[in-house]
Amino acid sequence: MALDLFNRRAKEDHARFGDRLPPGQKLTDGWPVLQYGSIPGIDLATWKFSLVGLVDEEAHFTWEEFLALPQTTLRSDIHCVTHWSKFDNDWTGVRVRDLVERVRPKPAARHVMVHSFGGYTTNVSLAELLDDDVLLAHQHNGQPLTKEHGWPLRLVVPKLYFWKSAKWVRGLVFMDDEQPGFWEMYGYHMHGDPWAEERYS
Ligand SMILES: Nc1nc2c(c(=O)[nH]1)N[C@H]1C(S)=C(S)[C@@H](COP(=O)(O)O)O[C@H]1N2
Ligand SMILES: [Mo]
Repeated sequence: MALDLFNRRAKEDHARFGDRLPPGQKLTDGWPVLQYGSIPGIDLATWKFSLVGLVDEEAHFTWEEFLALPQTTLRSDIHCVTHWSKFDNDWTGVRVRDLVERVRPKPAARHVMVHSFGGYTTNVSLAELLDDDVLLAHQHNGQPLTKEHGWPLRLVVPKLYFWKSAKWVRGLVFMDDEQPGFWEMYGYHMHGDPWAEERYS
């Protein structure tokens, strides 16, 4: 789309949704697929989700164990750093907060590296992962995630740009210091608040 057309549409969207649409964003009806590299092959029979690092007690879940955890459905908006936003996404899964309670992070743990199958990583502060609206989701709008959107499980961090919402997640590593994940190493912002337009650093 030509830049002037994009800018005009962004302006129109802001006139309609200003309080809900962060600066520089434009609404999309569809759902773009964005990732670095290809979709990793995952087998639910051997799938495992792990919480390790600076914790009192590591935790590992098989797929069946994960589905047996208390499940929640939460509605939130997506804001991608590439300027599209998508409102009203119903995500079903497990609150990260509930899992973190089980492992009891050590007092020094302030940051988390999110790891995905295929090697993608992204960093999020522990405090922000504990927000009410942060989910490890396996359904979107009542349907299992499709492979391209992160099947079987993805992180959803609604208050941050969508690159923090890692697809195909396999675990969280609790750390004391802040380290950059994949895109953060290539210049994306360490934090990524869409309302402050923390796109690049
Ligand atoms: N594992 C993994 N997760 C990822 C990415 C990736 O390359 N690998 N890309 C991120 C980026 S940059 C975006 S914008 C969103 C896109 O999610 P979607 O394809 O479901 O729209 O996934 C994020 N999660
Ligand atoms: Mo992105």
